[in-house]
Amino acid sequence: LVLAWSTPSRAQAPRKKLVIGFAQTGAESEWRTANTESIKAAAKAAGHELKFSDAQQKQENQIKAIRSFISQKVDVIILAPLVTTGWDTVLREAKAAKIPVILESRNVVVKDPTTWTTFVGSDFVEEGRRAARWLVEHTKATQGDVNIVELQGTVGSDPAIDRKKGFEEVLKGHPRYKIIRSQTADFTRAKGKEVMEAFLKAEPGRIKVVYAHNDDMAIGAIQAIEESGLKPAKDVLVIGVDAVKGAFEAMMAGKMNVTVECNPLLGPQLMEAAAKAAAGEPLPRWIKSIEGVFPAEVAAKEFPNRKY
Ligand code: GZL
Repeated sequence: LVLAWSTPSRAQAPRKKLVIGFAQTGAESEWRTANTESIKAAAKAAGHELKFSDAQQKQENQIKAIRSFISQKVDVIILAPLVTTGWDTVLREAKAAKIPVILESRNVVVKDPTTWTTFVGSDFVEEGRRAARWLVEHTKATQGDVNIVELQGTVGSDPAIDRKKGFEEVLKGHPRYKIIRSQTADFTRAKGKEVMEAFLKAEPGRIKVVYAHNDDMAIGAIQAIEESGLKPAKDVLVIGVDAVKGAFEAMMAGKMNVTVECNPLLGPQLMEAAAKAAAGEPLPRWIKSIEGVFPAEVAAKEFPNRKY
């Protein structure tokens, strides 16, 4: 008789099943769709219940959703704040209801920062700096002014404000780079094409670069450039942010020069943060995404590794 026993494995403390309210901005871009899928999948994998609200790019819908989550007494609220301001009252209501709020993909500006627990997302200023550094490096052999048009993201949104800030900060040291037109195209392909068409009409033959705060607007701009009879990525350099599949396809087709990565796959980090927040454990104020820069030369090699 052989006595065989195994030390009873310390059973994993069963994760508490959480009820999480998630107030998403909408479905404005490939990035946002990937972001939503990542969060839904991670919630499912963790065994949590996710109450999902798509605000269709309207802040008032996000505020309504948060109030609904509060009245349903969810354990944690995840908010992707469309814009940085206008959150003070509703976040105070969540705090009063003792429901921790986790910000994802964009940050807020509020009087009482204790009304939100942590921000899970990228350093948008650095993303803007990376776009400008690529441009300066890539055009250092040219002479004369480099006229740039800028397609801004959603007005008042954290990424639009900071991608502009970082881009301009680097170009301050290079006076021949001039942003001759700058306008919002709300992070969408359709508006990116519309605004780029207007820029091309207003500045015939002068535009050398388009800097788009996301790849969806860059892809819209590519269509406008082609329809104007110019060659995207050659006559007009095309710079985007996000590194979504559409950008890799445009680069492999020779129509886009570079994309600065902004990681949307935040689901796992958000579920970790939600479990800690619900348990009242300490969290860093900023859980920063790790991301790089992908120029056209590496697009074909990198494409098979892309997950969004
Ligand atoms: C970035 C995210 C931005 C993406 C856009 O974290 O908030 O919003 O860059 C998306 O594609 O619309």
